[in-house]
Amino acid sequence: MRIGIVGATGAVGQETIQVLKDRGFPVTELHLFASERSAGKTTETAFGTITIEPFSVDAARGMDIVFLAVSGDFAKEYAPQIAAEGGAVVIDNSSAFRYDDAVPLVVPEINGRRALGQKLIANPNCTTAILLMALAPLHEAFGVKRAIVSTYQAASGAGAEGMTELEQGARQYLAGEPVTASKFAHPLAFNLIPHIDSFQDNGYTREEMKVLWETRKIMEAPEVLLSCTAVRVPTMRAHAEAVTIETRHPVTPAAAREVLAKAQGVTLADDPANKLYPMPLTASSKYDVEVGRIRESLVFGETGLDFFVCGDQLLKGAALNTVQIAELLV
Ligand code: 11C
Repeated sequence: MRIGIVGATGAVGQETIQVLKDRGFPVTELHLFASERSAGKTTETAFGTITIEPFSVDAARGMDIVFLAVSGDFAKEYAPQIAAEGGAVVIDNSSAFRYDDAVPLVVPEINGRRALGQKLIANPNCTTAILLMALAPLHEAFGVKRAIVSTYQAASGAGAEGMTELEQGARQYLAGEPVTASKFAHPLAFNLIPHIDSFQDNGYTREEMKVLWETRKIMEAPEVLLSCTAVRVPTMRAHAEAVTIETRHPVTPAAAREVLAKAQGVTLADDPANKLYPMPLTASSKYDVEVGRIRESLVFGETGLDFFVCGDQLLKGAALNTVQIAELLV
C-alpha cells in the first residue's frame, strides 16, 4: 500500500514509521510529508533513507492511506480534501473530528468494526485509548456506571519538544540553574502540573473533558459518568492513570483479573507481593497496556474497583493505535 505520513518529523510521525516496519505492514511506497522547513531534507528510517516532501493535497490524495500527525486546525482543513471521492483513507491523530457523529473514533480492540469502509477515521486522545484498554472489557463484563480517573501524563504528550524540555529541565535543576518552560505552563522537571490543554468554563481542562466525551463515544455508552483530573508528570513517554469505577453488577478483583487477562492488548501486572504493578518504565516502548493494583473499592464495596493503568503514550496512545486501524482496512 502507498502510505503517507503528514507530520513525519514529529514524535508520533517517527513512531508511526517504526511501527509500520515492526508490524510488517504491507508498505509499497512510503511518503513523508512535513513543513516547508523540513522539506527536501533526508531522514533515516526503518524503510531506508527517505527525502521529506512538502505537503500537498494532490500528493496526499495519491496515497492509499494517510496518517495525519499534525494539529487539529491542519486536519480540519485538509483531511476532508484528502479523503474526498477518489482520495486516500485518512487516519487522523488530532481531535478535529473525534466528536463528529459522522466520523468513527476507533480503538481496534474495542470498536474496530466502526472503521470498516470509512474514508476518515479519528484516533482517540492517548489518555482515553490507554484507559479504555482496561475500562472497556470491564464495562462489557460488569457494566461501568461511574468512573473517577486521575492521570499521570508523560512529557511525550507534548511531542518531541516536550520530551526535550523535560530532559533540559532536569539538567538545569540538577545544575542549580533556573528551569525554563515553554511547552509546559511551568517547569516540569521535579514538579507536577495539574494543567493539560485549556481550561473550560466548568473548571475542567479540555484534556479532562476529552476523556469523558471519547469514552462515551468509543464504548457507545452515553450514560457512563466520568470525571478526570489530568496531571503532567516528569516521566518521558508512558501515561499512567489511577481509576475508580462503580459497576452495575457485582465484581471481585479476581473476576476483573480474569476478564483483563483475556483482553487483547492488555498485560496484567498485578502481583504487589513481588513488587509487580504498572509503571511508566516497564510500560514504555511496549504495545500492551499494563493493568494492576486491582482491588475492591473501599467506597463502592462489591460493586466497585480501584486499579492502575499504564501505557506507552506514543504507541497505544498514538502510532500503534493508528497502524492497528490501518491493519483493519488492509
Ligand atoms: C497530552 N493527551 O498528553 C495529550 C496529547 O488530543 O491528541 C494528545 C492530545 C490529543 O498532552
